[in-house]
Amino acid sequence: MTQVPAPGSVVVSDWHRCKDSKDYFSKILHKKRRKNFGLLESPVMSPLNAVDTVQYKIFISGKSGVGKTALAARLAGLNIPNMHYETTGIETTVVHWPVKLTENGRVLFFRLQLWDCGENALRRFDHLLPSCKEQVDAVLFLFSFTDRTSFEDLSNQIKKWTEPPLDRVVKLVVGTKYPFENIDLFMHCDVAEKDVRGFQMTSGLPVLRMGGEVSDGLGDVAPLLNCLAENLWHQDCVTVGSGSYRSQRETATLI
Ligand SMILES: Nc1nc2c(ncn2[C@@H]2O[C@H](COP(=O)(O)OP(=O)(O)OP(=O)(O)O)[C@@H](O)[C@H]2O)c(=O)[nH]1
Ligand SMILES: [Mg+2]
Repeated sequence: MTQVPAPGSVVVSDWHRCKDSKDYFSKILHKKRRKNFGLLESPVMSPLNAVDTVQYKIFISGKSGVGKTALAARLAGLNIPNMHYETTGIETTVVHWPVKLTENGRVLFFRLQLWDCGENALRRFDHLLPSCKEQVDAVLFLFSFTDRTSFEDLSNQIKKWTEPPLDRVVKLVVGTKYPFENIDLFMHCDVAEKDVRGFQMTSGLPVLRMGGEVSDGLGDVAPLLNCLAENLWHQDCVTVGSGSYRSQRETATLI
């Protein structure tokens, strides 16, 4: 398994707060909200300031009701569903995210295709999992802070995604329904911080926390998207054996 890079060592953390990122982030925003891109659309920069795009496939794993569909919506800047409607097959969502590399200051657009498959559908239909695994670049393993069994099941979930040829897959853990200032979630919190820290130490995987209301800003999704981009880029660099690897995934900037 590729080693996890130190946060901020590959991509600039909190770049969305820096002045020089404004031109890039304005391409994924419209009236201060996230822009909706069609299937063939992508952010367009001026020809003088063209930026390469790198594409990745991300699978979201976790038991039913843990918040996979809600996370995909949140990362794309959409409202999260209030009710739990079971996802009956595979749904994909595309997220565009600009990133600045610390090594050389180069900016890239990450095009992340999130694959969200309802857990019950996955169990019922055998053909779904192979499609989800095919050429996958990263897996987000979800547990819910309000459901202890989802946390206890993490090791089992991760094991299923560790055998070759899946060893070159970025793995991140995401704790959903984290009680950031939310008294309701706080009352139902079933996973202690010390248990999460213990898991992080033994597994060696980054653990991110998600919860609270969807905000208009980028602050709630930036830590996860930057961490994902950082690990994906690092994995590509290690695969090719050079820190300044120009990814084969780069596509010409789409019109
Ligand atoms: N308050 C809060 N509720 C959340 C959050 N994430 C998910 N939920 C709620 O949890 C419930 C289930 O979320 P879903 O995203 O539909 O669950 P799922 O993992 O996609 O479930 P399946 O499709 O059945 O596999 C919904 O009622 C969401 O509103 C969160 O971060 N905060
Ligand atoms: Mg779902």
